[in-house]
Amino acid sequence: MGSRAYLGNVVVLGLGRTGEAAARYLASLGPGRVGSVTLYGGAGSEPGDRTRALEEAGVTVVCGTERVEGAYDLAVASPGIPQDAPFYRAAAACSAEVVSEPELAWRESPERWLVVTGTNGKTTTTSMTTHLLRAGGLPAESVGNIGMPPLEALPGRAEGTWFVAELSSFQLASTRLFHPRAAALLNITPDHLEWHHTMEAYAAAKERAFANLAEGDLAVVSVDDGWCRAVAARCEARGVRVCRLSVEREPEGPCAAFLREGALVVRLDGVERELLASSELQVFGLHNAENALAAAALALEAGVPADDVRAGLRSFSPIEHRIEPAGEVGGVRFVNDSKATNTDSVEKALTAFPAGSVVVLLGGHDKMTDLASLASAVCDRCRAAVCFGEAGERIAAALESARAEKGAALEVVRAAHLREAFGAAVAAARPGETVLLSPACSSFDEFSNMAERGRLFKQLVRDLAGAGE
Ligand code: UMA
Repeated sequence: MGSRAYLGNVVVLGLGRTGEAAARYLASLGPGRVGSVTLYGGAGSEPGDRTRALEEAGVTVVCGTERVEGAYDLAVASPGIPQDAPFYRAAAACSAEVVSEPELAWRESPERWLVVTGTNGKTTTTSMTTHLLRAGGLPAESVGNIGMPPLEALPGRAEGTWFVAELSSFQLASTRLFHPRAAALLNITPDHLEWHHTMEAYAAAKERAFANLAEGDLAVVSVDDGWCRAVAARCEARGVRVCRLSVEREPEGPCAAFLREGALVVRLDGVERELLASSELQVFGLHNAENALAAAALALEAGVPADDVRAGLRSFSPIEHRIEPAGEVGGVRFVNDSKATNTDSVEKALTAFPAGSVVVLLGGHDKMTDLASLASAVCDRCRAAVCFGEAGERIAAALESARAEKGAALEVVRAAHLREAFGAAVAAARPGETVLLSPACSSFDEFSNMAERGRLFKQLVRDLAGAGE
C-alpha cells in the first residue's frame, strides 16, 4: 500500500506518544527504506526504559537537549512542539523537510483517509464517523489526536480500512502533500494561541486539511462561523465539492448538511436524505446534531448506505470525558466534561443543562484566551462556579466582574486543585442540580492529560457515593 520511497536519514522530535510511534515505525522499515532513525526527546527528556527499548529497536536516542545536530532527509515533529520553538527550528535547519506524523503516515499509506478538524467536537465526530462506517460494513479506525498516532495503527491496517483522522491544528500545520478523500471542518474559535500566536495562523493551520483536495473530493465545512465560511468559499473557488454544514439555516447548493424541522438532512450532489430526528440521537445539544451531520456527510461520501447511517446515528452513545454522565449522589448529578479544554467548548456544554441548575468546575493550565464570553455564559446558565488551578484566579475575577455587570446571582468559589474544587462543588450543590467538570483549560498544571483529570473526577464521585453508603 502507498508510496515506497527511500526516506533516508530521519530525525524524530519528541518522546511522547507521537515520537515513540514514529521512531518505532521508521525503525521497523529496515535499511531498504531508511538510512538511520534518530530521536531527540527534548530538553526535559531523560533516558529510561522507553529510550532503552527504542535503542534496542535500532533508534539512536538523544535526551536532554533541543539542539538537533547532524544532517537529515526528513524530520518528524511531535504536535506539542510549536513551529517557532528553538527545538523545531534546530531540526528544520539540518533537515531537508519537517513534517508532522500524520503527514508521514499518509505518505506511507494514502488511500481512504477521512479527516475531522475544528476547535470543538472533533473527537465526537471522529468516533461517530468511524461508527457509521462500521455500521455500513466498512472497516474503519479512528486515528490521530483522539489518541492513536496513525503510524502506530499503520502496521495493523488491513487492506480496505478507512482511517478516520482527528487532526489538531498542530498536526495540520506541518503537512504538505497530505490529501484525504474528504475532510470536515466543524468550527474555528479562539484556542491554542500560545502555540499559533494569532487566530489567522490557527485558522490557516486548520485549513491545511483542505489544501490538496481536488475535484471529486468532498469538503464538509460549517457555514455557522466566519472563519469557516471563508474556508468554504476558498475551497469552492478551487473547484472542490463543498458540503455546507449548518444548524442555523438550510444552506444552498448541491451539497449541504442541515436541520429541517429538527430532522438531520444531508444532500450530496443534489440527492437529499432525511436521516432521523435530532431527538433520536443519544448525544445531546445542538452542537452534537452538528457533529452528527458532519459524520453522516463523511460516511455517505465514503459509500455507506443511508439506512446504515441512520442505524449508526441511532446507536452511537456518548464518549468518555465528553459530557459523560458520571453518577448521581444525594440527588446531585455529576457530569465529566474534562475534554472541554477551551471556553467555547464549555459554553456549548452548558446549553445541554437547564439554566440555573449547574455548579461548574473551571480551571487548569491557563491558555490566556479571552474570558468575557465564557464569564457571561456562566453567569447566565450556572448557579455556582468553583475555580481552581493555575487559571483559577483569572477565571474567578472574570466571573466576578461579569456578575457585577449583569447583576447576576452566581456564587463564585476558589479552590487550589481539582480535589478541593470537587469538595467545594459538593458543598455548594443542591439536590436536582448538576456538578459539571467542564474546565475550559488544558490539564497540564496538575495532570498529564485531560483523561487523567476526568478519571480523577469520576473517582471522586465514586468515593463520595461510597462514603454515603
Ligand atoms: N516536547 C518538547 N517540547 C515541547 C513539546 C513537546 O520537547 O515544547 C516533547 C517532549 O519529549 C514530550 C513530547 O514532545 O514528552 C510530547 O509530545 P506532544 O506534546 O506532541 O504529545 P504526544 O504524547 O505525542 O501526543 C500528541 C498529542 N498531544 C498534543 O498535541 C499536545 C495528543 O493530543 C495526541 O493524542 C497524540 O499526539 C496522538 O496523536 C492530546 C492533546 O492535548 C490529546 N491535543 C491537543 C488538544 O486536543 O487540544 C491539540
